[in-house]
Order: sequence, then structure tokens, then C-alpha cells
Amino acid sequence: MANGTLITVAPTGAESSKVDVPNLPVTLQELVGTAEECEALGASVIHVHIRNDAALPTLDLGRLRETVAALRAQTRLVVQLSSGGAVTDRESDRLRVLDAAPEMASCTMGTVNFGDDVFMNRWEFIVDLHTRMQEREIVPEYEIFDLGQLWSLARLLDKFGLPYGGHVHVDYVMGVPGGMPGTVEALVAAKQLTREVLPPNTTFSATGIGRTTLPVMLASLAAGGHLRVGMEDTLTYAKGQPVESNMQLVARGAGFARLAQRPPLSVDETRAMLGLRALETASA
Ligand code: KMH
Ligand code: ZN
Repeated sequence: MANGTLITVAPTGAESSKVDVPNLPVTLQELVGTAEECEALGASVIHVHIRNDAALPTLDLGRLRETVAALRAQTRLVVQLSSGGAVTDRESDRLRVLDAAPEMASCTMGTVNFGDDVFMNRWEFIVDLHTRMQEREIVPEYEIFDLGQLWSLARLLDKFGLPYGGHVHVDYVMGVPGGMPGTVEALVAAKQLTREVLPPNTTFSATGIGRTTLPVMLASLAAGGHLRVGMEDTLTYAKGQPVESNMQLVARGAGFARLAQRPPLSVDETRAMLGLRALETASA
């Protein structure tokens, strides 16, 4: 387990509206500005959902390409596009996200109730995502909303082989109504199952939605895991105190990581840990 902490920022998501959350970065300019500031504060990966001119979630390929190019030009962050999109997105559109040629993309490992909605991830769709990412040399982050999805990932790797680069990195998304709870006990169980069924050097990060943010962050640091923070998952900083910005959340995560004597990994350290090519040789 790396001594430092990988901090992924997930600044926007697909669930919150700009009207309800005016500080949510939704334009390309807002996203890139957020990315630059979060990188300076210790983030090394950015998990990206984009919006259209009406600030609604979109998987428009042209916009995704433009976003990848802008983030690469303005930051050194590892760009991880969401293939999860919004619960209403079609599988074909979610697969097409890979055409924007990010270095990383998310790959959710099963269907899960998502509040009052259903986040659909059929087995055949997961296989399609995984194998297309292998072919295109895109490194996945496997999103784990429930314990059984770790077992599904073990089956996926057994049948279709390791992801590009050979390293397996999972992200526990905890506290979604319908998924695993955002508790210390659930995180320890997820870590235990990860150790039992996945390759020995598998790394994990964790994020807790809403009020589970803090317990999950602290538990992950204590358990040797990494962090995902950001307004995709967290809109309240403390009781009665709305989040001001993604930078506030990255700064808090980085501060906790330093207190735990596992300071934020640099972008280069993150790339080495995840099996990404060194930046100089990465394709443009
Ligand atoms: N917006 C959720 C339905 C991902 O980015 O891969 C799915 C999600 C997971 O956020
Ligand atoms: Zn997401």
C-alpha cells in the first residue's frame, strides 16, 4: 500500500442542479479553473462529468473531447471520464465516452438502486466497457457501490483479464441509498473482501455520499486507502454549512491525509501507482 494518499476530485457529478448549487462547476471554464486549483491543493486525478449549455448532464462527444484537451493543456491531472453519466443515459452513449480517449474512465461493477432511481449496469455492458478499455489502453477505476460488486469484478478479471497497465484500482462509493452504507464497518468489510478476491496489489479509494463523507474519509485513511472528494458526493461541509467549493473539500482531504502522515501523492506518484504511462510518453 502506497505511503501517500491519492486524492481524486469529483467536482460536478450528474445529480445536482446549478440552480440548487450555484457553486457547482458546470462550464468548461469553471471546470478547468477548479481543476487547476484542486491540483495545487493536492488532487492528482479528476473524475469528470460534463454539462451542456443549459447546465444539464451530457455525454456529448465533442464536448467530452474538448474537456479532455483543455484539462490536459491546463493541468497535469489524470483525467478520468465518467462512463456512468446520469441514470437516464443510454448504454451506447456511455460506451461512446471512451471515444474521447481519456487516460482513465470509470466502470461501475453492477446495477444498484440509486435513491428512487436505478443505476443500470448489466453484466454484458460491464464486459463491453472493460474490454474496450483494454483495447484502447484506458485505465479503469472500478466503481463499487456494494460488496457483491467486488465479487463481480473478480469474475470479470478472471474471464477477461487484467485492465490495461495490469494494476487494479477500485473506488468504494458508499452511502448511496440502495448501496452499501458509509460506515467504518462497511469499509473494513469491503477492504477485507478486496483482499480475499482481487489481486494482492489492488488499491482502493473511498468516498462517502452526504453525511457519510467524514466517517468514510477517516476510515479510508486509517485503513490504508485513498480518497475521492468533491461536490459530486458532498454538498454540506458541516452541519448547516453548505460546501463553498471543491477546493474546500480537497483542502480538507489533503489536511486529513497529512495528519495521518500519508500526504497527498503527486501526479507522478499517482501515475506510477495506477500503472499509467509517465506523462512525457503518454499519448496526446
Ligand atoms: N451519476 C451516477 C448515476 C460514475 O461516474 O461512473 C453514476 C456515477 C458513477 O457517477
Ligand atoms: Zn461520477
